[in-house]
Amino acid sequence: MNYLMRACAASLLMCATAQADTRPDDHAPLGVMGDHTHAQGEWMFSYRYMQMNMAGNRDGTTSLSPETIVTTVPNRFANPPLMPPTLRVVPTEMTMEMHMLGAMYAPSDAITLMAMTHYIAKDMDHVTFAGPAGDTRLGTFTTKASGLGDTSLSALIRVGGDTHSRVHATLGVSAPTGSIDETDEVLTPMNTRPTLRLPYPMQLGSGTWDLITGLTTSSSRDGWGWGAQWRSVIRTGENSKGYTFGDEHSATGWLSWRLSPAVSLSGRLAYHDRGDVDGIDARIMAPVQTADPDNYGLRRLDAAIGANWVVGDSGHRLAFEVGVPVWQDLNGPQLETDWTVVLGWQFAP
Ligand SMILES: [Cu+2]
Repeated sequence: MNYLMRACAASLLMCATAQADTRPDDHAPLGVMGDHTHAQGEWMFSYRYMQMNMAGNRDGTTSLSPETIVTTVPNRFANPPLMPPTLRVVPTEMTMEMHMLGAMYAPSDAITLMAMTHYIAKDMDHVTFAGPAGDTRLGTFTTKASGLGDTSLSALIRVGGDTHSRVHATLGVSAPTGSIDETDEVLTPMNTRPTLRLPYPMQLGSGTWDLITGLTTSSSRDGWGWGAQWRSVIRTGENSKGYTFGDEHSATGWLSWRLSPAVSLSGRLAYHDRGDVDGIDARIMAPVQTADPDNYGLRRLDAAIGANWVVGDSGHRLAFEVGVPVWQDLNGPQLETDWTVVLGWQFAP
């Protein structure tokens, strides 16, 4: 009871600040999801375009050339025989594009509901080495997958704050609307081109119902803003193909500065931790690092800069954020992230 009364009193105060939701730095840098809440009755629609670019491989923090990978990294499928003892195919580059559609609605000042879905397009370039051993390049190929990703529904619950600050908890669920049986043609070391189920990083969804939890705080004073968010995605159970993607945890903190009443600039650090794949899809079996469920998961620190722009009093906002990893430690040979860009449009009628 006491808690409820405090929450209400706090939300009345925040309601006053929420009315002034027309400052650019009222929203966090664009790459932060579920960063703000709304006042009762408010709607918001958003579109984000995100592109992530990966090139070159590393194991842990050490860079590896394709030649090193195919002559030194064991092939986990080498037994039973007919499979080469080391890897023979190496991913060289990957681009992931996401079109993210979101809607927010606040049935009360204390709770904002958020629905989000994605359209994802991935493509991965590879080099294939000839025969069962050696470092003779046979050729290259590209696999592609695109379609609907997973769809989430979250509640952002205000748990505190005052005139200068806000705090909310996030509790949500992600439904497995993304495909996990994408296939494409590959070039094998024997110079054949079969169509196979694509490895884990090329699939579009997790295949499991996932729990989303988080805590976000943001404050502003005299043109300066700062905030922090912790967010986790916890997988439940095992998907229909027999595996579970690793849980994801991220912590981020940002600083923003209001350049003008309409524009704010931001700097942000984000730490990501992702577990490896648990279980295995029996149809994903090839002498390539991405087919090994252990070569998944990482720890990475990103630095990002961005800008938020409130377009007059039209209810429209535009924003972007560009990030680069400053440190990454990958579980087993994996493509490393080079840079990420997010462009977004938000509209609160
Ligand atoms: Cu919103």
